Amino acid sequence: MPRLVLYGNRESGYSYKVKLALTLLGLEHEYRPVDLTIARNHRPPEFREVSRYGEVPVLVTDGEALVQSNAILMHLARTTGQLRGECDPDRTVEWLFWEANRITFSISNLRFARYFTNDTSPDVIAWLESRARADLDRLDEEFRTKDAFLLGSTISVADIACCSYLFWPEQTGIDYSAWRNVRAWLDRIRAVPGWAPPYGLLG
Ligand SMILES: N[C@@H](CCC(=O)N[C@@H](CS)C(=O)NCC(=O)O)C(=O)O
Repeated sequence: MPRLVLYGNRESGYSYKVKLALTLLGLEHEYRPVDLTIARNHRPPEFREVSRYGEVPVLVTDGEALVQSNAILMHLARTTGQLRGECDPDRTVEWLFWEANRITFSISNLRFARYFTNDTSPDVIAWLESRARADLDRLDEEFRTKDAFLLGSTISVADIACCSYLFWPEQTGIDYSAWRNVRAWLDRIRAVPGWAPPYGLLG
């Protein structure tokens, strides 16, 4: 059994993705929270050593560090043979790139602007919100013809990546009532054994 250490932060949807995947996979690991309010060059040396780009999450497996949440998700799916969905693996990669380009840009930055700062211009907030709404529209459209998960009847890393920043709607300031299919998909994710919300897993 490899020794796994996850560095993360409770406000980070990227960290939540990895923590959720490890939890659903039942992989024992040590979780080490990183205080991101500390300047990068003052963070603990053990974290700076493994965090190639100075960010969380980092998953260290038997001393080998891997960064970038979606790369870590792909690694976990490949090495465990689980959370892979039932489609061509290329579809998984498509969703992970879409998510990295869209959701973690729109929804995560909108949440940051609304909940963690108070100096973002209203124009920027309106623009981020329009991007977020377009992304929710796209996800909702996907589930018009699917009544399970993105890549089949079981949850996969594609679902984990795409849902992570959607579990803070009140902080993002978006009411999901217009996206019925997205809400149903999030409910299906909540029903997966072992699922817990971000603060439930990240403390
Ligand atoms: N593309 C990266 C993004 C990771 C990221 O932006 N993490 C943020 C926290 S949400 C971070 O660690 N920022 C460093 C800092 O605040 O100094 C991933 O998918 O893991």
